[in-house]
Amino acid sequence: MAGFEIGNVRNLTLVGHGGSGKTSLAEALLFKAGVTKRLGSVPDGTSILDYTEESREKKSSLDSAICHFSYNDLHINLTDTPGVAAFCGPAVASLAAAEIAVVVVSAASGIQVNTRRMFNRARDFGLGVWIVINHIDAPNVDLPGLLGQIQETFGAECVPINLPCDGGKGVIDCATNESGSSDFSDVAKAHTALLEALVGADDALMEKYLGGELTKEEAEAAGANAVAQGACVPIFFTDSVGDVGISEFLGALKSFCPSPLTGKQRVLVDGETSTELTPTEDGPFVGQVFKITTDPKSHIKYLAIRVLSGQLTPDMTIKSARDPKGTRPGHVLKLHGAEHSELKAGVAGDIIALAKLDFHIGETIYATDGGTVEMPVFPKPMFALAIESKAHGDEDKIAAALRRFQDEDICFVSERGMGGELIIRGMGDLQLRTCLSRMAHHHKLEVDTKPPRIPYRETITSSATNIEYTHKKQSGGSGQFGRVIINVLPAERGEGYEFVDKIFGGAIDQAFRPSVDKGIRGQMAEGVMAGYPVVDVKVELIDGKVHPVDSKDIAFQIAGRGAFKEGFMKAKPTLLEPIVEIEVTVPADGVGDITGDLASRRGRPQGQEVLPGGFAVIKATVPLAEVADYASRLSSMTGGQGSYTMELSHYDPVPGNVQQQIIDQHKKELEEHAAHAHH
Ligand SMILES: Nc1nc2c(ncn2[C@@H]2O[C@H](COP(=O)(O)OP(=O)(O)OP(=O)(O)O)[C@@H](O)[C@H]2O)c(=O)[nH]1
Ligand SMILES: [Mg+2]
Repeated sequence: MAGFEIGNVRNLTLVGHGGSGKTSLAEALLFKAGVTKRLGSVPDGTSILDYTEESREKKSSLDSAICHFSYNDLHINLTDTPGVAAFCGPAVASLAAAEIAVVVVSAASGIQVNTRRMFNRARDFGLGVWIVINHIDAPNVDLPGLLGQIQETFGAECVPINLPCDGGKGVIDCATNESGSSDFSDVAKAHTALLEALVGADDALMEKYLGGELTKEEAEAAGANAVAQGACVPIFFTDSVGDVGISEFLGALKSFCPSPLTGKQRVLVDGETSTELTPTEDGPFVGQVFKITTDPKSHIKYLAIRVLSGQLTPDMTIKSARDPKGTRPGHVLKLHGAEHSELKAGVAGDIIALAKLDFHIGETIYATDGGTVEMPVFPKPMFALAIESKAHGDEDKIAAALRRFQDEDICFVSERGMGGELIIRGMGDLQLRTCLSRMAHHHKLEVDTKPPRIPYRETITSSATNIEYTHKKQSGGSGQFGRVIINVLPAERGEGYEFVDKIFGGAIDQAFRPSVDKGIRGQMAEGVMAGYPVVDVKVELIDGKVHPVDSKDIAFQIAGRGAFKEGFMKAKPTLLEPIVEIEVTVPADGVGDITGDLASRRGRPQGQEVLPGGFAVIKATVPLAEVADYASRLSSMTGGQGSYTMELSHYDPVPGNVQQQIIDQHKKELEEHAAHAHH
């Protein structure tokens, strides 16, 4: 039915640093396979993969793009991904659809931050990896040096499958040739290293090899297996614009790229039960959504799906955990750049698309038996902006536009922050700016941006005991009365809040004691000193008084609030600020600048590490408030070569002078608010 055998399917995703030549390589492969009649070019704006206006303008991929082609008897699905770290969401998601990640490295730039990141992510997810050293025609490249760095960084299992020859005009295959001439290194040595890596995954083969009994056929058959298991990472050399190494790349797909049958096997997990999904046409349909995209012209939403088992026909009902009743796709499609064609069915191992359905990226969809299939691990977006609509009444439209953006990229989040402000969070500046410019362009929605508020906390450093507070209100018929006496005590950091009822006898009716607790919780959420939530306090309710008629829930809530406020302010209150662990990766010669800058931001060094390839990692803890603008700062300090990740470490007291500023700021806001309300 499919027109190809599952054993002949190859699913690859191109990953790597921005500008390494992923899209150009994809275009070269499409041209060589006869799919395109002219070689698509990124700089000329003729790439079928960088097809949106935005990416043509930027001359860079901003989203993943899918294409497919046949080569000999192979059916190949290729996903091209963005290399810019800000758009790593689609790149990481694309791993879910593939058997191998092709890590493209530019010979002109060497190993870069995202080269390393994506290599590790692919490995962690259990995919086979190929490395392509592209742009070998660039001036003054040191190919032997780069090859050495790659082996040092990624391991000795990285072995050249071919080597440049004829002064970079061609490559010589080291898998089939036992000797020959190359521009550098040694074909015979590379041949042996490759063979050794191939048999490395298989003890029986290793024995045969050591005994000198390994046949050529056996060695070839071992290729895909060794790649799938990570025992071998073949390194290719290409010039994607000058057609060097392209047919050799295609030629290696048969033996050195695992098929859905021989690559990473996906597992369906349903509670306690795990089922390995056999990629065969018969058996129940299971698939996984790995990409969602909206066609910029038709505004139709397309979902790209990896079929993991069985087959999907247009009239079938597909379900998911969120949609147990199910929907009918109506059409089963095949995406190819901006184009699509219709399929009779999508079969196991293939990559297909459905239109206009409401599933999410990562969601497992199925015909009968439910469950989930694991996705790669996504980095947590930490780059945040608070946004505010310029025009009144646009808020709902903005929320809808942001939801769409969030749908299409797992590494983008929009949420309500402190005080209800609308926050967008992503991997980097470029991603957030693209989101905002898309809103402005497509939806005419203009927003103002500012750094989001830092999530400070309030707490106390000593105790206040015997705090008495009476709430009394007499108005006409029904009055209110509640009196409480409490102790407010500090708790260990991270303990949160504890309410202890220590009343002897019946000074306050049992029924009203939870009201006191509720009132205190309400006050804690609102904050006392500067409008930030209170944490790590213990409150003891020790005494109080009731009125036979006027005591009620609300009266004791208010009394609880009042007593808490008073006690809190008497117990040496302080502000806590979030401290993050930051990891900055920069070219080694920039380390001094970075550590100096971090020190001036109240950072505390936690060590550094030199990476092969001329990079270094600097670790430090630093207050979040000091690195709110770090992305642009780092970029200007390192000429765009640096990158960083950060995650929450703990909360620490804010230094006194900074604390006063925050409290003053809060007072000012309250006054402005009150003035507004007056008008
Ligand atoms: N001479 C030469 N130029 C190349 C080669 N590969 C890519 N380029 C050029 O390098 C630039 C970047 O190439 P792209 O293919 O857009 O790189 P990319 O990895 O897709 O970049 P992002 O999508 O931003 O991650 C383009 O101008 C290409 O024409 C190559 O092998 N030789
Ligand atoms: Mg690209």
